[in-house]
Amino acid sequence: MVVNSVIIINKTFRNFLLLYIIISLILLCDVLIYNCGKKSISKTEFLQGEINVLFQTSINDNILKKILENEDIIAQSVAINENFVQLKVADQDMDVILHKLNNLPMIIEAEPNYILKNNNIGNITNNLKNDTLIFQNQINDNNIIVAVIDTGIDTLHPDLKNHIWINTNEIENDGIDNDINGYVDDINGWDFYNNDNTLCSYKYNNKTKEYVSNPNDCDNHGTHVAGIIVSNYVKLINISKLNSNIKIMSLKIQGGADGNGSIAAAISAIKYATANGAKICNMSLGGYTYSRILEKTIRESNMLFVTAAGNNGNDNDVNPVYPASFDLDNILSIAYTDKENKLERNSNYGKNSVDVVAPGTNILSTIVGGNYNQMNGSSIATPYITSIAALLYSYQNYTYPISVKNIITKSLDNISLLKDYVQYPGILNTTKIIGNLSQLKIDIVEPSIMYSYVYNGKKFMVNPIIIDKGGSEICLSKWLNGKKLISDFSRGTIGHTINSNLIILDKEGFYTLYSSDYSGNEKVLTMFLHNIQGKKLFLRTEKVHLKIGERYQIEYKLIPTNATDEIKYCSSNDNIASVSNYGKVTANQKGNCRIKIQLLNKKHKYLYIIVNDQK
Ligand SMILES: [Ca+2]
Ligand SMILES: [Ca+2]
Ligand SMILES: [Ca+2]
Ligand SMILES: [Ca+2]
Repeated sequence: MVVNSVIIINKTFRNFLLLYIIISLILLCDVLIYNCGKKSISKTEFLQGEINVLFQTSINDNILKKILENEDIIAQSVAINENFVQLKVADQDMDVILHKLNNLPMIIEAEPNYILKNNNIGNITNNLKNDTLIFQNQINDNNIIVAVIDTGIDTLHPDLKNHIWINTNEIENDGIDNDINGYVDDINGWDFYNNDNTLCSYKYNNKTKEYVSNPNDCDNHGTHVAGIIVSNYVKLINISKLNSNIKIMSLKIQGGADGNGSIAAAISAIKYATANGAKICNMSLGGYTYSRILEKTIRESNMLFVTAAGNNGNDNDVNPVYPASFDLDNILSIAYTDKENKLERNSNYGKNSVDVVAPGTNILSTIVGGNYNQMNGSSIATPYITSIAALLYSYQNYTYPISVKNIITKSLDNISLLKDYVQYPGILNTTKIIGNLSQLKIDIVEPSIMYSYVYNGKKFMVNPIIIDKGGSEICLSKWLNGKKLISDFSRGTIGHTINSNLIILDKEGFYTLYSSDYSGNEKVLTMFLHNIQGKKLFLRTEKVHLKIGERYQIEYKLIPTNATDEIKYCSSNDNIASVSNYGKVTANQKGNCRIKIQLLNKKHKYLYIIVNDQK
């Protein structure tokens, strides 16, 4: 309330009038979104003629063209980002093409390019317990990058300009993609909606006397969200004086008159944030359609995703909203409360699917043009939690999403009125967070990578064994041809994904395996695959007695000892004893049989199996 009065005193009448108009517009806008959401939750909102495709491995334009030709698919590729492709097809062909694509073995998923909406709706004050100063004293100096996936941000706003992430590998305005990441002059982030580097619709070019970007865009939403993240619960006026080490990366994916965005833009934004070292993604947006591609992208990112539950007064346990409703350890889903700590009537909720609440009514923050305004909704509650999460990361740079989530959800003052609405019913208490800081877990141990391989006469079958020590678990694993460095994998956004414990490779040579954990520790291991032919085979024993149900692992020795042959196993009678591809024998019924064990050069030995029925 104090904050409000400061603003009004500082504004001239003209500004006040402008503010009034803006608030009225927002309220109107809220009513529209509210109606649209509550009366009919559309399950099929997507951009006409646009298809997103996730491939098993990275692909290029040529391979894509061949695949499309083979399947008689007429499509234009809009964007190729490693194993993610966005296609444009004729509207009437969508269903047929989706069906064809989803039947191809090299494709994980093909789906329409679903729409993602802002979660702001139109109407009181920050009612969190405020121990900010004590908290500030305890944080360390780590710069924490927070990606705001939203509309754009007014990066020149006086209260934001010192908190904007700078891509130090890029030279500003030289027209060159200096860091070769595919984005020219991406100095503070990227506009994936208009595909340019201007992040704010109101950016004015003094030389040409023109607005640089799409005039339909309104970037107040993202600017408002950013203000809450950097304010760390301190009142918003003069927040630039606060020595906050949060750096905001602006990834604009929403724009135009309706303020909508799409899954395709969100995927590119998440990849960008990952590659550039963001720890947290604030996603104050959502859609009612499940996207497997979005879920997989979030699961394979070591960032924490703080997401808005939505503003349709809807039970997300029944009608899930994505990304908030993905059941993932690195997602926090946020509902919003009024000044009395009650769930606001328009807030979505979900006893099982929404994690926590935060204030979301009449929240004052930054808007475009160096101004301030109040906004409402789960969109506005979400950055409160992002702000706390960022402080936890700045306290322990090597912490990881589930640990941050645990500290947040156990640092609440219980509010029984909320118990039917969210999984952790309560209001954040920063004193409790400070008390729980020592429980924040860190993982500084890089993943460990081992592998073994065999050659089957045509291909190398590599069995990578990748485990994480240190507690945060493996986030993702990739491989590339040749001898590579950690940096070549660009934090796991480049390379072929290792989805199972088998990689099939055609040629002898060097390959590099990569893995990262949820704390961002990375490890690479270069392997040299070489076919060494087995000449002789010796069995440890040539006869084995087994009881029904008993199992036995065949043991052998090869000459030379480093031979890479894939050994073939075959039972003369599977009814008596069967054998797995890895030489594990299972005794099934009484009788005798033999197992043939064969090298690539066809040389073989027999193991005699005698199965008895007694134990
Ligand atoms: Ca660049
Ligand atoms: Ca440049
Ligand atoms: Ca732009
Ligand atoms: Ca680890």
